Amino acid sequence: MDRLRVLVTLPLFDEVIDRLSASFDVDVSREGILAEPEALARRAAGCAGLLVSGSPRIDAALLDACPGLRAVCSMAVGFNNIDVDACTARGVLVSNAPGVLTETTADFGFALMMAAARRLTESEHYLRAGRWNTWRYDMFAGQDVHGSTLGILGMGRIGQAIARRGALGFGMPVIYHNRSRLDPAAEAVVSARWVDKPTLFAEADHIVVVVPYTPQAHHMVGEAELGLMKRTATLTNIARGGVVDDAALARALGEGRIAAAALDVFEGEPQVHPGLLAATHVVLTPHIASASLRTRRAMADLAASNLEAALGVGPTPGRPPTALNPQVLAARPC
Ligand code: 8YV
Repeated sequence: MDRLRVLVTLPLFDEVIDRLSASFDVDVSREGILAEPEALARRAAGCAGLLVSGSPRIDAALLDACPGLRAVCSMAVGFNNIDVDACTARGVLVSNAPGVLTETTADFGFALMMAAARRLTESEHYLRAGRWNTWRYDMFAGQDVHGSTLGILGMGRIGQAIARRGALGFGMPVIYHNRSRLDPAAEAVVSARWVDKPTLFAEADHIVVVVPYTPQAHHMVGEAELGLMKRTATLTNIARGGVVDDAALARALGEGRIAAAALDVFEGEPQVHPGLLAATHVVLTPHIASASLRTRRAMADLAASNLEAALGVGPTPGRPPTALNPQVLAARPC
């Protein structure tokens, strides 16, 4: 029987490519992420499966151009780049990669929050520019993290992991806002109290945004929310570009209406709003919150396991571990 062809749409660990090559004919986009729609459609034509990251748009047009596709497996937890309904309608299995990146991403979110509060990158740029020639009592004096109120927007796995760090490690009272409240036992584990969104923005000293991107979450943090924040407060976004209105944030920073911000994700990334690039009190990183080598490997391995299972090979054929629409497999002829 002919081997199925799969496309890995980004350069990836050799070990993961070797593993997939044991079962499939593997094409790898070694030259970089393949996200441009026409190039992706051309290369994916004739493939049964795709291993993708959080960036290429997987939509009805791509699926229609690649009728042989049976699985799209992402190594990201966020799947706003994939039209899951369009995949389901065409019998294409979709998976994401939850769980494996939770703690690594929470570490980075916490680091960004601390960097913003304590003006870490701003002061480093000053030193590197050769401008440090004296010491002053108020030089780069920022905001304390320990003991201040941590506000979390979105309280999934990553939000809870950040809450734990704040409550247990830094003695922070934790408030959160999420569509659904945690049950009281889970709230107790992370010492968190649910509040409405305006209260979150008005009361928190440091706000971390970890809500998944959906049409409803678009600009969930905009002029109105920023206007509620304390002048001494910070905002960190590790969710997705588009959850925060970057233009409104740049204005708030420029006018000193909030103390600082830290962003790992941007509207229209890899482009960054010029007002953010010009602002001093903001820490900017290139979407790397999950980037520890061990975690990136775990994310890739999980995507590979899903791809194998969705295409009927590997240790759990037919049972992808983190499928988003497992019903499509039940509907497939054996
Ligand atoms: C990825 C992420 O690094 O998992 C996610 O949702 O945003 C990151 O961990 C990014 O999407 C690239 O795949």
